[in-house]
Amino acid sequence: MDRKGADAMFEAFREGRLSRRAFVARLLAAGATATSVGALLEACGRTETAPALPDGELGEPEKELAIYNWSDYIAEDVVPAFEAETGIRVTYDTYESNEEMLAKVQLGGGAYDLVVPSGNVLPVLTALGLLFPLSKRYLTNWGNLAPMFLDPVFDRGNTYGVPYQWGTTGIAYRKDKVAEPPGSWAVFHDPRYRGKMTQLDDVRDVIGSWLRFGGHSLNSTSEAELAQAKADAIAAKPLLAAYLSAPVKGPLIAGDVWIAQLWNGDTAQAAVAQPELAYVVPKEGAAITTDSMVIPAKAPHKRAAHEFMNFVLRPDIGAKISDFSGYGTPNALSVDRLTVKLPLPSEEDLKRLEYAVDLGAATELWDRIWTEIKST
Ligand code: SPD
Repeated sequence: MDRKGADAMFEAFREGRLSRRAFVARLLAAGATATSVGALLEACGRTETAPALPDGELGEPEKELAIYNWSDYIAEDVVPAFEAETGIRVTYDTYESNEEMLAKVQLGGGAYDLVVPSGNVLPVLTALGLLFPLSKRYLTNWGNLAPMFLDPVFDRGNTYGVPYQWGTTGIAYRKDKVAEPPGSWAVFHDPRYRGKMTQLDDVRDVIGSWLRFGGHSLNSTSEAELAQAKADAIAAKPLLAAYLSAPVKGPLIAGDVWIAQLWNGDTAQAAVAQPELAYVVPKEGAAITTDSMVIPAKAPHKRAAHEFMNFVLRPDIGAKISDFSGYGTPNALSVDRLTVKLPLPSEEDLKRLEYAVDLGAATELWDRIWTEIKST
């Protein structure tokens, strides 16, 4: 191979236009040793963990699959049904926050084949090179997705993520315990409910709620706006029993907590056991989130992960998941099958709702403020 041909081949490989397999085959054919091929792969930053071409061929489904998902986010019979139909054995672990998941994916390498980040976190995983692009050829049920979930700002062209569920962050409350429905984030400053309230253990949701309370975007990076949000969060803190996410369902059901910042779906789950529970999106507005199924770059069972994604995209399975979770389904063909109707958000709903986006360089400032709020 001449110099020009070699340069063109390296370039094509680096840019992902030439698959790893084809690159290695050409190098070996040109007389390179396995050791030097390995070194070249390293130098090109395209080791075996590097993403293949989008829509790449992945071979036969592997026989195992490791899923890492939010807690209480799937109907009990979905995984067993998938195992029975495909013969793929699933291990299933859960997390309570995006940060917990991100830390595991960053440290854990190939521990998981499928994780479910929120929209604002998907670009973080992508920027760190931690995701594998979807091979849409295996996602034959892709067309079932409602158009509003296609090509989101956080994942242009749905390159990495299959929309899983969508939901909002609002206020869950016990109708039998509070004087009136808490229609504003200001309720967390109300001394009547001292010790009977919680906010989520979630940096974006807590600071975001206080930003909306102040009339700002929940994606603000303004130091002045964030300083006010921090002061409001700290003013609420002595009245809170805890910062607690999905596990607040127990205390809400038992009546130990009366008012909780919570996600709509987890509230709906708790309301099955406790009919006095209701949910409201505060007048100042709140977050709407789409969580997506993605495949870590180092996942050992990428083809099996696609099988699971395609299974979830079936109308019956999408409906089953939403019927359990209480969250919305992005599957247009599942909506009519829901036992408890949860329509797609209307234009009117969307006026009060805002998607969290990746904060980029301001993430550090937000994290510092969150640490200060929690340690005060
Ligand atoms: N128990 C399921 C929780 C799903 C949470 N969705 C994302 C929230 C991001 N703030």
